[in-house]
This record gives sequence, structure tokens and C-alpha cells, in this order.
Amino acid sequence: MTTVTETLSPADEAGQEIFDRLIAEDSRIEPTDWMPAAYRRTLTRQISQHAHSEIIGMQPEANWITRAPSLKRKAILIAKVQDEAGHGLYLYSAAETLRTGRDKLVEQLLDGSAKYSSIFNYPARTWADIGAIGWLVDGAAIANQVPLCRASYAPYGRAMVRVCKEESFHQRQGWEILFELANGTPAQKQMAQEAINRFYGPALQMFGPPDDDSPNSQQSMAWKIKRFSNDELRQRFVDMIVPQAEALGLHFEDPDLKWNEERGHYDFGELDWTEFKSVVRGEGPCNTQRMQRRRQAFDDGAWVREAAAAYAEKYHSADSQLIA
Ligand code: FAQ
Repeated sequence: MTTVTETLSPADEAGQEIFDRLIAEDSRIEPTDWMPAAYRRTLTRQISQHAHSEIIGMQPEANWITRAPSLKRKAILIAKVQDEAGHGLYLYSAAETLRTGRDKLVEQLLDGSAKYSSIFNYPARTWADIGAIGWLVDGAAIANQVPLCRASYAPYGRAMVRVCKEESFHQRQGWEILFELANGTPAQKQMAQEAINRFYGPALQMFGPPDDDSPNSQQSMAWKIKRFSNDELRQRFVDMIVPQAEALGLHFEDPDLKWNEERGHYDFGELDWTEFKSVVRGEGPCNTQRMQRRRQAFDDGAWVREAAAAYAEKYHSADSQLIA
């Protein structure tokens, strides 16, 4: 089944056979099961980059905690940002089951060798952007992640179930922020419209490059990590958000966006893939700032890691004395 060529020992050949059967049966791979090295690498890459996205993704929204328009909005936003930290935690834990330690994964983020989602390199300029992030960014995350609940690697799928439940709350809170603004004063409605103008294209790019320019998709789908291609999920998302925008009384500024009766889907315009590539290369509006903040937060947290290690050491030796 695997298309990646590896030289296998007899034990590995037996492992490969079981692995192939489990994948063909739509069963799941657990951390202690044999798996091809390339499957392990792909999952470590995807899950850790997903974890990094959750952690970096806290920044644009955290930027608005002190400026949320009411105590209620502030409490909701704090809870949402905390949820994202939790998602990062589940995902780093899932990635660690593939035998790369979290210190190594974090090092890859900080030295720039690991990616995180392009979307978090765009600024949150107004309060309406917090609504647009909740509705469109969390909405895209859900469309992408619901199929990942059935990912062949069990710890990833299990983490996704809880993440998706929390993301649906996030999406609704974003939609509700926009609903209030869209039904507020003309200036508030305009602020909501401008926010979705800014986030429409970057949110659609979260699904990754077009299928004919997506080097990992084919193998990831054969391994049943990904269940749908980038373009399939993007189309699903567009079909979902167009009626939602209509319910808000807002629209997407895409002249090619229209219902295609024959296809049973909305057609939409070509996205700016040159911009996407430059953002992924580190040249987006906020890449430098996001990484500076992350490195600073890591350095500031050194004493917490030291204290946690000292505590673990103390209790570990106390336990050993008890056992002795
Ligand atoms: N940004 O061959 P493919 C969230 C890279 S969480 C940057 O298609 P693949 C929650 C890709 O890594 C959002 N890079 O790759 C939240 C690969 O490079 P590599 C994150 C991107 O893996 C909300 C190269 O391009 N979600 O929003 C992007 O098969 C609000 C070629 O691409 C996940 O990570 C991109 N958008 O498909 C948090 C979901 N797209 O690694 C806070 C899990 C692609 O070979 C606030 N991940 N690249 O050097 C996935 O489903 C997949 O990894 C894809 C990419 C679909 C993202």
C-alpha cells in the first residue's frame, strides 16, 4: 500500500503487512503499533505544525483581550484563547506519542524550520476582526478538522474530537459578534464587512495549496490521515459560508462567487497564491512579530520549566525512597 520505498527487514515486512491491513480495513494505528518511518514523519510534521498553529494563533486574539467591548466579551475571549492553548497541548502530546519530544518540536518552531498556519500572520485590526477570526478562521479549522477525527493515527483522531467540539463554540461566538455588528449602526456594519473582506481569502488559503500543487496530499490520503483533498475541503467551506454571510446581511467581495447549478456548488475566484507562498516563506504582515513574541514568551517561561523539572525531580526521588 505504501508508495514510499523503504528497505525492510523480515520483522518490518511483517509489520508493514499488518499496517497495510489496518489501513485497508479503516482501523486505527496506535503508538505501539509498527508503522512506516515515512508515516511517522508525515504525522509528526502535520501534528506538530498544527500544534504550533494553535499556539501562535493565540496572538491575534490575545491582542484584543484588554480592548474587548464589555466584560462579557472579555471573559469569552479569554476562555477562547485558553482553549487554543489547550489544543496546542493535546496536539503536542499526540505528536510526542510518535517519539519526538516536545522540546525538539518547540525548537523547530523557534528556529523557523517548522511551519504554522499562514492565517496567523495577518493582523487583527478591529474588534470585528475577532468576529471574522471566530467565524471564518475557526470555521475553516472545523471544516478541515472534522475529517481528521477519523485520521488513521488514533491519538490524533482522539485529540481532534475534543478540539472540534471547542471550535464549534468558537465559531458561533465569532458569528454572533458579527451578527451584532451587522445589525448595529451603519459604521458597525461597515466594520464587520471590512473584516470579512480582509479574512475571506486568507481563510480559504488555510486549506493549503491547490491539489495540483500539494506534494503531501496524495500519500496522506492513501494513509487515511487526510480524508479529503485541500480543494475538496475548501469547496465545502465556501458552500457553507455563503448562506451564513447572507444571514448576516454581509457579502464576500469575490466577483466570481456564484452558485453553479450544474456542479451543485458555488464557483469562486482564484486565490492569491503568490501572496500565500510569501506568507509561508515568512514575509507576511506579522510573521516577524509573531515569532519574536513566541521566542520572548519561551524565554520568559524558562523559570517555569526549571521549577517544574525541580518539582518532578523532588517527587520522583521521594517516590523512589518510598518504594525502597
Ligand atoms: N499555512 O502538501 P500540502 C486553527 C504547507 S488551526 C502554512 O498540501 P499537507 C485553530 C504544508 O505544511 C490551523 N503552511 O501539505 C485556531 C506543506 O509544507 P511542509 C492549522 C501551509 O500537510 C483558530 C506545504 O505547504 N490547522 O486554525 C499551509 O498535506 C483560531 C505543502 O502543502 C492544521 O494544521 C498553510 N495554510 O496539507 C487557532 C490542520 N497549507 O510541511 C487559533 C492540520 C499548507 O511539507 C485561533 N493540517 N502548508 O514543509 C492539515 O490538515 C494539513 O497539514 C494542511 C496542509 C491541509 C494544512
